[in-house]
Amino acid sequence: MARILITSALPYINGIKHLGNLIGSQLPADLYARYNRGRGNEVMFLCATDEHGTPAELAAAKANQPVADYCADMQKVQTDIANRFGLSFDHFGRSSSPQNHKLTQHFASKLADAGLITEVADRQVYSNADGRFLPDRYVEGTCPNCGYDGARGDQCEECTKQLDPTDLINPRSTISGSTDLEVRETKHLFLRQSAMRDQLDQWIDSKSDWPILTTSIAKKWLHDGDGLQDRGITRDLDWGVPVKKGDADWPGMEGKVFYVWFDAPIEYIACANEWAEANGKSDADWERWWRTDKGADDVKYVQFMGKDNVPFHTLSFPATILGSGEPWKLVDHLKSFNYLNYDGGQFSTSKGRGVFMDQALEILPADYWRWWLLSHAPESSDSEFTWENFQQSVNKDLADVLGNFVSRITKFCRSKFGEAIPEGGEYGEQEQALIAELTTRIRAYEGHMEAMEIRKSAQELRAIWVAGNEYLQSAAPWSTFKSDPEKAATQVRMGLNLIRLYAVLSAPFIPTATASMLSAMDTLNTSWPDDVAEALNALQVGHEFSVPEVLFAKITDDQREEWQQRFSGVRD
Ligand code: B3M
Ligand code: ZN
Repeated sequence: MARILITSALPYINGIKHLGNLIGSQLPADLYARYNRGRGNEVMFLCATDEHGTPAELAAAKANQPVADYCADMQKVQTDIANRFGLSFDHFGRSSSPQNHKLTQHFASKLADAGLITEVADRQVYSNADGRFLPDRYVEGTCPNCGYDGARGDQCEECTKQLDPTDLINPRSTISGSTDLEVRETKHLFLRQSAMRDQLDQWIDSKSDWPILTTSIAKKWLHDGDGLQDRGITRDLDWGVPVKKGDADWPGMEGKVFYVWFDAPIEYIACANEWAEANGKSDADWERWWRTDKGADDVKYVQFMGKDNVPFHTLSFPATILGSGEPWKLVDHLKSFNYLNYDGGQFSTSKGRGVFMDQALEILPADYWRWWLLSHAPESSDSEFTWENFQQSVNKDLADVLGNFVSRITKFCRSKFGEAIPEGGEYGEQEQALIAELTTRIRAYEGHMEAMEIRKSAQELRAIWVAGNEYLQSAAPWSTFKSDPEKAATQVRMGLNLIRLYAVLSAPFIPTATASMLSAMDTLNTSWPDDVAEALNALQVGHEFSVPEVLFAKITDDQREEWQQRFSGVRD
């Protein structure tokens, strides 16, 4: 039994995620977690909300809530939606947890001890009225380039020019509106990533089986342009992990917090600690996943994320881990994704363009979305959601191919033999041919799943469903029945066993529908079909079943048009 540690990129706390976010990390991570559990492997699947940084502070201000309350509320909302999408985290934590505070401060202290942190003096805008330094985005004023009067300190949204807060004409604080601002000297901590370039380079070179998308992004950051820059890891914000060296104060760093991208990946580790505490486990129970000196050397660690997150995971976070000099687990395989676009443009959180996770579940059950998203995962290139394609794929793959198969065979059996597996003979030539085909296909499916080739896995699974349909079509028990009822009974036995087999194989993609299939087959046997012939004899003569409700309803043209309209506009 293998041990697999899986993390999904942590969704920002500032709002409900759209389907593009979902397919970029959490959903494929869930697929892989469910598959590995199905194979009998020991899995630890972790995710959390990413709660620090300016986006959280700004979203809380917009919602008129203290930031801690905003995050606590939004974490509950995200947890609920994740559950309803069937995301099977072992723990869905919070980067603002006490465990992460402690571990982040611990890493900073280790890095400082190793000489990998420097203090850099900087000049920054200070607001007398607010009594604090203002991050770039917290200063607004008139753009020196185009005259737009709502330009932010980091960039003018009107003409897109990159700005420095001191460039702004008539600058003001976005917190209080005060214009009583001055430029003061301050200090920030920098992580000396440049000192670790060779070590990182060697480590990435050792990863020959990573997707090209991942290694090419990492290599580009290591070698192109300015190369690997030292990186500021502190910010002037109220909300975040206070800058400390372990438990001790850090002189000159009072009132500062760690940069969100410093503490967020550390939460992958702290999340396991949260899991242990939430479940009455010991430190040893979580450390065996994360400390190579405490059992994690035989763990396979896989990360899932969108391509924009790759540099932080291939360089910054490994720099934190390697630089600490402690035996923490490094990622073994990093699966990254391109973007999913929406109906001729981009999904946009700020514009409310596209379908968001809560809205998706209002109109259709999770499995419909899971199937479409996973079977169209943006792996080798960006992909696009269109309502036509969604309708077609749901209606064909789920309703016609899988749903119809289940309904046909269960209803036929009920009408001719009753609701139990009928007495028939041994499987014949046609059944043996099917077993041979399925064996080849299932082994291919396993290969794709293990390689995290998500589209290929979905294609193979669909082909497995099609093979059953073709069998049923050519065996045609409804005509066999007229001349040879015993043979028809054998064919029906095969069909009913296929339903159980399909449920086991398809559960990682469509967990709710497959649970209904298993319950209709009245079986708890979810063992993986290592031996396909054996798997297709799991349900024996006399075993009772029931005809399930319609598994997948077709999407009508009217529905499609209505939804297309509804989601083209602005989310309120
Ligand atoms: N929250 C960015 C994102 O959601 C960020 C990921 C953190 S992973 C440690 O794309
Ligand atoms: Zn401008």
